[in-house]
Amino acid sequence: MKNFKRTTLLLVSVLLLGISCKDKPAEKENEVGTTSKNPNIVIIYLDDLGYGDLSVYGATELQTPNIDALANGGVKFTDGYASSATCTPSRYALLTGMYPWRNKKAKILPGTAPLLISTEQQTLPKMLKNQGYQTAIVGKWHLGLGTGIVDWNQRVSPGPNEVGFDESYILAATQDRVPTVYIDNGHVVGLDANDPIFVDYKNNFEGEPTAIDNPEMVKMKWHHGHNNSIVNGIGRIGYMKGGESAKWSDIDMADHFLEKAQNYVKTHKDKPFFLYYAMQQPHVPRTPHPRFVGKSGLGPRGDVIVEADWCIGEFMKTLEEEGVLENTLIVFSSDNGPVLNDGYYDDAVEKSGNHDPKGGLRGGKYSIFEAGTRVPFITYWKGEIQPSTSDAIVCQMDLLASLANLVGAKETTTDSKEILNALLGKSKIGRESLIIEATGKTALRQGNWLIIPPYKGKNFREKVGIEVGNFPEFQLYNLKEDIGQQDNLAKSNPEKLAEMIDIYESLRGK
Ligand code: NG6
Ligand code: CA
Repeated sequence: MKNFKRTTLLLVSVLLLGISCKDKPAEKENEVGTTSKNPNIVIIYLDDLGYGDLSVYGATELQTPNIDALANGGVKFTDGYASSATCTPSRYALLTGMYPWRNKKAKILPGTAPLLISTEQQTLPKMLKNQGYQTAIVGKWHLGLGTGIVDWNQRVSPGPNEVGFDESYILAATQDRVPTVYIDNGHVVGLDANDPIFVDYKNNFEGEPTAIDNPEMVKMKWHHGHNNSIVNGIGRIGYMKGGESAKWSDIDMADHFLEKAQNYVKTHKDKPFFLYYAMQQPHVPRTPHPRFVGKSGLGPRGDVIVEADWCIGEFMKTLEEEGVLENTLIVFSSDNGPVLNDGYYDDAVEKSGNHDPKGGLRGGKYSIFEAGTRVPFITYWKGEIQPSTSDAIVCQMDLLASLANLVGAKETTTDSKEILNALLGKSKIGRESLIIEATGKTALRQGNWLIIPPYKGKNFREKVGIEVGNFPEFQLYNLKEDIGQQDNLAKSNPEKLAEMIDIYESLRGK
C-alpha cells in the first residue's frame, strides 16, 4: 500500500513536471534563492569612459539618452568598479574573474603581445558555453594574440576563439596601435595575399613613413607617443607595413562594430547567446563619423561619446525588433576611468568646458585614486530588474561567479564574488572589500574606507595631466564623506589605518 502511494505520487509529480516544462523553459532554484535562468547576456563595454561622462551620472554638458534609459530602467551602481585603471588588466579580470595583479604580465600590451589568458584558464565565455550558450566578442580585444611571433598573414591563434568565444570579430589591441585591421575569427579581414602585412613594435620597415619623420602626412597631430606608422593620417604606436586593402577606416569603426553586433543578435536569437560588445570609444584617436562631428560641443571626445550612445540605442532597437529584449540581461560599463589628453592634439582639453569626465572623483585613467577604476556600471533586464540606484560595491570581475549562479553553473573561482542579487537589484549588499589596481599599484576599498599604501614616483603625470596617487605616506579616505579624496585621515585615525593595513596585507600579501 505504502509503495503504491509512493509510486502514484511519483507519477503525478512527473506528469506535473512534464506539463509545466512545456509551458516554461527549465528553471531551478540556485544558491541565492533566485531561479536560475538562461537569458541572453550582453556586456557593453566602453573604453576610457569616466564616472562623470554620462548624463545619468551627472554630466550636464553632454547628453547620453540611450545609456541613460538603461540606467533609468535598470540598476545604476554608484560604486561600480573596473578592476584596474588601464585596459588590459581590467579586461583580463572581466573575462577570467581573477585579480589581474596575480598575473605580472597583465599590463597595457603592445599589438604583438602573446595571448595573456591561458587556454587552460576558466573564463566567462567558457563557463557560459558549458551551459549551452553561444558566445561571441565584437570589438576591442587587447589581451594578446598568438604565442610569441605572430604571422598576420596566417590564421592568428590562440586568441578569443581559444578561450571560450565561438566567434570573434576584433581589433587586436587599441585603435592607436598597429595592426590597424579587423580580425575575423583569427583572419585579417580584407587582406590581399599579394600585399602581406608585417608588424613590429621595435623597428620601422625600410622606406615606410612615420609620424615623427613625416609630419606633413599627419592629419591628427601627436602630443606624446603615437609617432610611429601613419594610418589614415594618424600616427600610431608601432610599425606596420603592407596590408593596404585590410586597413580599417577609423571614422566607420563604430558603425562597423555596431553592424556586426546587430547581425550577431539577428542570427543567434533562437538559442541563448553571450555577446561581449567591446566598443572603442572614447579611447584615442577619437574619430567620430562625420554625422557626429560637432554634436557634443566638447570636441571629438564628446562627439564619440554621443556616437557610442547612438550605437547603443540602435543596438537596443535591434534587441527589441528581434523580440529578445525581455530575455536579455545587459551589463554596461567601462574598462577604466577618463583621460583628456592621451597623446593626440584633439581639443579634448581645450573644449572640455564645464564637463568633468571624472564626475567629482580624484585622478583619472592610470590612477589609483577613485577616478581610475570607479566607472559607470549599469545592469538592465526589461521586466526582470526593477529600476533602482545601488551603492553596493560591485566589480566587473564578479560577473563570472554571479552569472554562473544565474545560469545554474557551479563556479569555484576565488577572486570573483557571487553577488548576483546585488547585480539584479534585489539586494544592496555587494562585496565587502576590493583590491583595485593602477599600473602595478594596488589599494584596498573596504566598506566606506579606502587605503592607498605609500608608492614611489611622482603623483602628477604631466603629459596626461592626471594625479596617479603616488605619495610617500599612507593615504586613508572615508569615501562616504569624502568622495573626492581630499582629506587624508591616515594620521588622525590610526586605529582605522592599522585595521585597513591588516586587511590589505591579508588579501594582497605583505
Ligand atoms: C598608453 C598610450 C595611450 C593608450 C594607453 C592604453 C602612449 C604615450 N600612450 O601607453 O595613448 O593607448 O597606452 O590605453 O603611447 S588602454 O585604455 O588600452 O589601457
Ligand atoms: Ca581603456
